[in-house]
Amino acid sequence: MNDCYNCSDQSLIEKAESEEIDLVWQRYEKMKPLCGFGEQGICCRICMKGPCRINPFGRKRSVGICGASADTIVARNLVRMIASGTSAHSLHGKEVAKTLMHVARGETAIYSVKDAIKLRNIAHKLNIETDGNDLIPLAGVVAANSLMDYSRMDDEEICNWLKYTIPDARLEKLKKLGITTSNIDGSISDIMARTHVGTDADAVNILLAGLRCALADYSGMQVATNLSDVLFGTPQPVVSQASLGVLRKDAVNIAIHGHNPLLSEIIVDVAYKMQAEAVAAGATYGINIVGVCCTGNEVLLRHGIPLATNYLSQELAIITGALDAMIVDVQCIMPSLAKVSACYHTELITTMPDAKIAGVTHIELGSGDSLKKAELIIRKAIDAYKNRDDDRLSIPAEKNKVIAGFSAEAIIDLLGSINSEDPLSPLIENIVNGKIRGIVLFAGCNNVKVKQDHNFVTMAQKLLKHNILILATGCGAGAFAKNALMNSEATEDYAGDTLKEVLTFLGFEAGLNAPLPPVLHMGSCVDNVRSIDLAVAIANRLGVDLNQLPLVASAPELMSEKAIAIGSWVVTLGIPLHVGLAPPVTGSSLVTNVLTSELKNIVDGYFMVEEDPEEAADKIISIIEEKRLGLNLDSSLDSANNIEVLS
Ligand code: NFS
Ligand code: SF4
Repeated sequence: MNDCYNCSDQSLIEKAESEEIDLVWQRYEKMKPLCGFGEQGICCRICMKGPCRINPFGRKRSVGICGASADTIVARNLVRMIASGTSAHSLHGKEVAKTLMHVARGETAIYSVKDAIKLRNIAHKLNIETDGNDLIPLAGVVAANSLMDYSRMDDEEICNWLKYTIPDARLEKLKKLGITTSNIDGSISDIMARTHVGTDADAVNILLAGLRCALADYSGMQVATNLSDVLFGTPQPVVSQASLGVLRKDAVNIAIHGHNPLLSEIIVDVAYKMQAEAVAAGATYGINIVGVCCTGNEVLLRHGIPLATNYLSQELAIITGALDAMIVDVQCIMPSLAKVSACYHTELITTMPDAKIAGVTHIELGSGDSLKKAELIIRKAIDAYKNRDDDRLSIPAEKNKVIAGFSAEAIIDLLGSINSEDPLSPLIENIVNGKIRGIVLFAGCNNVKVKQDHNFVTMAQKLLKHNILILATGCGAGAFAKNALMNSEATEDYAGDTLKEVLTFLGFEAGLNAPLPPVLHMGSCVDNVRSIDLAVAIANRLGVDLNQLPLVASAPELMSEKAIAIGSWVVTLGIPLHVGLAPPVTGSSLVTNVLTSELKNIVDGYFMVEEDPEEAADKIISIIEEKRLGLNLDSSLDSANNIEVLS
């Protein structure tokens, strides 16, 4: 069976098989058949009278022991996924905001304000008075305003990071629906409370609360992304490489895996200073840090650190036999890494108090002595390197060039080199004249139910041919980076004629001496808000709402609860979302119908399920063409209804 889109990865899967090491693909086969009740969302474990399983076909067992219907059970299960995803993202954001507060109070020697311009821009965005405010006190005010989004008591208010970051028309719509959030943590606990046994039994009411929680997720992600930029710098275009071929025989290879840049930035800093120790241990190249999952995206964007792999193939990094240490923080870390690393010389090290793995070395980062702890961790990697078994070494040859670092600011700066007065105009003009038909944001995970990266790559190739520009984040961005879709050559190979013309023009005008890549890497999953910032800037410039833009999102291999949370706020902001797998809702025709159809009448956005990537691309193309018609984009520019972009 070919499990992996990437052929060189396939040979590593076979290596693991010959060494009798089970990986995610084998564990999936052993788990089959998966529970049909769970897959449809009609298993309820919320109270101890159950668990109850609804019979999806007959009258018998049509409600739970308490009388809860399939609709109620499915809706409750779904919004609990949203709440979990929201808590994961927003806790990450809260930790970053607290760190900025520590900087402002002079309580940390490790972190500082790296991007003063971004700090001032954020203050301006959040309507904070900046005149006469020195940098460090201003950092304190921005941190306080962000932390207020987690603690506000007045339910009538709206989170700063929601209120000030979306178009006015969208905000008004959300207000009317009563689904704005005043308090991120409050929206999460609201979900947990209303889904307790015997509370909310109205599926639609439950789903609306789920959308509110999803907007809390959006707000927390804004905090995480923006305040990380203040502390660590706003990404700018950077060239690097991706795929497991970035591991080196002549280096101490250290993978950093997880999500929170507060940890990975320390490791990166300290590793630079310890190169000599690695060389002394015999690794002539020194230390080679590589990234996995969203931490990989964060350090790729900010430091050009190569990306080894995305979610599904994380175990394969160890199977190469070349990985000396894997340092993990939170989220999307397979517990199986403990067993797999035990079969090799690889040191697996957990670093967060809320994300330990039984039996695995735990060295906590995040307190005052973090630098010393980071040194200890890297020394462990160097020691492990000395035990590497060259006979088991199998580093794939394949690695691909990637140009990453396309924050909204970087894109606007780049366009500004063409028109400094009105930086967005080169992009907008080309959308209006149809040389760029529209924009698709690819986000989300890998899922073992899909051949890894296959949906991303297949869809992108078709969309690019149709002159659609692609933005990507998270493990989706990882898929494109590994499969050579994030470099100038990809523009030559895959972009349709007019898209190629525009990307070539923009790339040369911006001084890159080559076309822009056709898939722009915007960062990790929390960085999905970067693409929203860009879309909001375009919408505001055109005087329209987000739902009117020729913009579609897609999570073709979604897996995590975080992906469900993101997908839910994407549709709430008015953007149609394609998913390549049905979320566990099919046990309720009511919930399925609301998500795939009724939502369109409520928030404009909706979920579209399509498992076949070719068909999915076709459906996205027709949505984009429909949106263009709605804006009257392809008729004469003189037409009365046409948006006056060139005025
Ligand atoms: Ni996003 Fe990043 Fe990847 Fe999915 Fe997991 S790493 S936060 S959840 S699997 S894209
Ligand atoms: Fe069953 Fe109702 Fe309890 Fe759920 S809450 S387990 S449906 S009795």
